[in-house]
Amino acid sequence: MIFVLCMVLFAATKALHADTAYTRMMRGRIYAKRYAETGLELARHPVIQQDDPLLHFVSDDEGGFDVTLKTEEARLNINHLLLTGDKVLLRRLFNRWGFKPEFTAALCDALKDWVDEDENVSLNGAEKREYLKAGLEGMPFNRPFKEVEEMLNVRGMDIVNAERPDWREWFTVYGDGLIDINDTSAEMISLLGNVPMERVQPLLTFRAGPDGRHRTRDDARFTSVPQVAQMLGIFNRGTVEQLTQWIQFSGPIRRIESVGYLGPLKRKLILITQGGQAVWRGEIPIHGTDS
Ligand SMILES: [Ca+2]
Ligand SMILES: [Ca+2]
Repeated sequence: MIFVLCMVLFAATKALHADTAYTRMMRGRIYAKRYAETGLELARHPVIQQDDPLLHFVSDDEGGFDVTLKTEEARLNINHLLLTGDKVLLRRLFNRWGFKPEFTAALCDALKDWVDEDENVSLNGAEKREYLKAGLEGMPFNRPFKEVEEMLNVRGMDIVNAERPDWREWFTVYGDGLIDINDTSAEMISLLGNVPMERVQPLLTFRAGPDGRHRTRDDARFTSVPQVAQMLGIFNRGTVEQLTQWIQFSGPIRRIESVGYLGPLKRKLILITQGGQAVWRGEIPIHGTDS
């Protein structure tokens, strides 16, 4: 399989050399995407480990790919939060992003109205009438989000998108709603524990293992809530109880992120697999911050 992939890459490289500088620029995005696709196909093979050198490839035309194997449960399941009526995490997240309490309350209500079946407007929410007033027909969908991108339709999400273009990195529509503490970002741990970022550092150091790098074979793994709470310096019973409801230690859904590039041009493709089967495949915009 790897031999075949190398042949594909070799062919792509040859084709590039035949191009003029102008065509090359025009085609850069296509090639960057092709590299990203090659990375995805390679990484979905079950023998590939998180720290496999094959996940990083550089060609002699300044093109290549970088693939990261993650756990989809490292993200907040938006449907789970809304349908279980969580009143804490979403608000805390939007507050941390600097949105005012009134905006946050309205956004949370609008998100809830989008997924609940009824047409009853939550206190500061938005149902059919509110969307029609804004000239939008057929909204809300009144069902759980089928993909993260759908959230962009919800009233107020355009503002979130402008202020936090990396918002997609926080959410998923897959999994049981429990966050995989062994794979999630430092920012997410800080959010879950309601602690400042500096209190998260000991957990990151622990997780990274002897080589100091996360997602390598020597990583250490958390196995219990008290262990996580203690390392975060959380002794408040209520917060420990919340962590028990929010976290898990090994989410089974795999998220393959492949960034293909040609010079400065980059494309990011995602493949989400569950039990070896692809459940979602798509491209998401690249932003400066990475989770
Ligand atoms: Ca509704
Ligand atoms: Ca490590």
